[in-house]
Amino acid sequence: MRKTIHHPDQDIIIKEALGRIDSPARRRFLKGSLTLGGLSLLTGCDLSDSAGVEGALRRIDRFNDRVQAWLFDPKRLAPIYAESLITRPFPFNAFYGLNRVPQVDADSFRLEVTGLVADRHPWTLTELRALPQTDQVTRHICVEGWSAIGKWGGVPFHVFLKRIGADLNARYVGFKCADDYYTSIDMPTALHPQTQLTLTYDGETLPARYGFPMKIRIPTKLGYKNPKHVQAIFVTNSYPGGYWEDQGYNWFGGS
Ligand SMILES: Nc1nc2c(c(=O)[nH]1)N[C@H]1C(S)=C(S)[C@@H](COP(=O)(O)O)O[C@H]1N2
Ligand SMILES: [Mo]
Repeated sequence: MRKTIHHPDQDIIIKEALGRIDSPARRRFLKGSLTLGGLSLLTGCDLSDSAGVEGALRRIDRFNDRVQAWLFDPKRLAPIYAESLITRPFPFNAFYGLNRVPQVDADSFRLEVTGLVADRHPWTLTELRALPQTDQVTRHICVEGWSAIGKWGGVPFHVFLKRIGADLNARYVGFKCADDYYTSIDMPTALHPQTQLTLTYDGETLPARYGFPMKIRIPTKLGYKNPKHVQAIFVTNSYPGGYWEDQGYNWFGGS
């Protein structure tokens, strides 16, 4: 039998469990999905102690990934904006300061491609620039509470995935970056028309702080799902996680 608890300690128990979740963003995110009585109904978990509540919160987070994936409409576009609305200067953000932005050498750069793909040859910047390019003016939304409109140019990612003969039925595309950042996305998002292998910012070569030599721009996802300084792309069926995701940020990370 499912247990429904109404004792007044429940508030305190949930507060305590939330307090032990290390990331403030994750705390905020989970708080938003909570109604006190609903938590036990939703999860069927015994909430009489904080370990039980923690387990319930974790289950909600995994449930959230699935719901977001179901709700994701592969044809629905993120809003696009007039160039006059571009945020200047566009904010920089990373898990370190501006003085530690990786400086990647353009000539020796090779984009590694591995996993479930037919063509594993590494790509030079010149080769990437020779692929068809498009621009987008979209809003970047960071989970830390800011957003900004920017203009990014590059190769529609679905074009690139098809070009390398990626298994489009695979579950995940993972990214490894020059600064030890990493993340991964679901294949429907990878194939979304606005997901972009980005080579320019505001009409210029992508500046170092925004991810030179290339980043993946995904306007349907939160900022942390937009990896900069990408060095390797892999297609896989094994869950690859991510830098912030492994510390508790929601994996799907829809915006
Ligand atoms: N390689 C790398 N990519 C990254 C990050 C990072 O620290 N390293 N931070 C992410 C986060 S949380 C945000 S909000 C955006 C910031 O991108 P911007 O500097 O272009 O605004 O980059 C994302 N991609
Ligand atoms: Mo972010």
